[in-house]
This record gives sequence, structure tokens and C-alpha cells, in this order.
Amino acid sequence: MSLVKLVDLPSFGDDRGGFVAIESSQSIPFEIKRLYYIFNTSGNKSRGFHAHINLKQIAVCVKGSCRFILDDGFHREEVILNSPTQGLMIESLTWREMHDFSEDCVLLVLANSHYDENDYIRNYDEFLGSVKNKTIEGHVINLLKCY
Ligand code: T46
Repeated sequence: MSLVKLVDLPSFGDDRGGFVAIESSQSIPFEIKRLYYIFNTSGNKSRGFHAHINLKQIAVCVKGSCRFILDDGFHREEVILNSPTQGLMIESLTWREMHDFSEDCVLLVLANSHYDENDYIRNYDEFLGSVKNKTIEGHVINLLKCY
């Protein structure tokens, strides 16, 4: 299964210009509790390098472009975001890195919970440990279901 899940956002552009309307829990699969945006970026300054324990997010490059790397501890995939009508779903327990920002990039991020520094895993080995624990937990639950 691909790590890169792109969500088509409801787009109502016409000859007056582009137009996208995003509704919480409707056009995106969670309730929006927070949004933030990244701008004034530069191509040689990468960002991210962390995972979240619980947070789910959708990232939309409303202007310009940037390259995302997503990593679930087993696979690593990358995608270039350059469309204001598509959002990249970023699931919990996914390592993310953002590279190659264009100078005009404006990256909007919609999040399903408020800001919590305790939800961040900023060390890659720690991230791999959390993935391993979750995988073992999943196997145990499946085994218990068999009995
Ligand atoms: C993510 C990627 C895509 C806040 O005070 N409130 C907030 O809601 C956020 C997101 C950040 N901050 C503070 C924490 C740092 O002092 O703003 C500063 C910049 O955050 P950070 O270095 O984590 O930014 P990025 O671009 O590396 O990562 C951000 C998000 O933090 C992260 O959740 O998934 O964008």
C-alpha cells in the first residue's frame, strides 16, 4: 500500500480564478482543530525530520512546490506537492521530511489536534522503536482475537 495518499480537494475554479473549499470532516477525513502555514522558504533549508504519535494532517501546497518524504519505518516514498487542489494525507507514526521548497512556496497544513510538543518523535531510531512496538502490539491483538 502506498504511503502517498493524495486527496482531491473540492475545486470550484472558473474564469475568475481558482477556488477551493475545504470542510472539516467532509472533504477531508477528520475534524480540523488547527491550521498553520509555512512561507518565505528557501530551497536549501529542509524541514520536518520527525513523526507524530497520534496527529493526522493534510498538507496542501497552495503556491509553489516542495518535496515530501514519508517513511512508515518499512518503506520510504517521496512526492512533489505543487497543486493547490490536492492535499497530502500524513498519517500518525509516519516520519516526514520536507525538501526543495520553491522560494514562492506556501504550504498549508490542516491538523486534527491542537499543538502538543509531546506528540513529536524527533529522533529516527526512537521512531523505529515506536513502529516496532506498535507492530508487536498489533500481532498480539490479532493472536488474542483467534482465541
Ligand atoms: C509537521 C510538518 C509538516 C507551534 O508553536 N505551533 C504549531 O502548531 C506548530 C506546527 C509549530 N509550533 C512551533 C514549534 C517550533 O518552535 O513552531 C516552530 C516550528 O515548528 P517545527 O520546527 O516543528 O516545523 P516543521 O516545519 O519542521 O514541521 C511542521 C510541524 O511542526 C509538523 O507537525 O508535520 O510541519
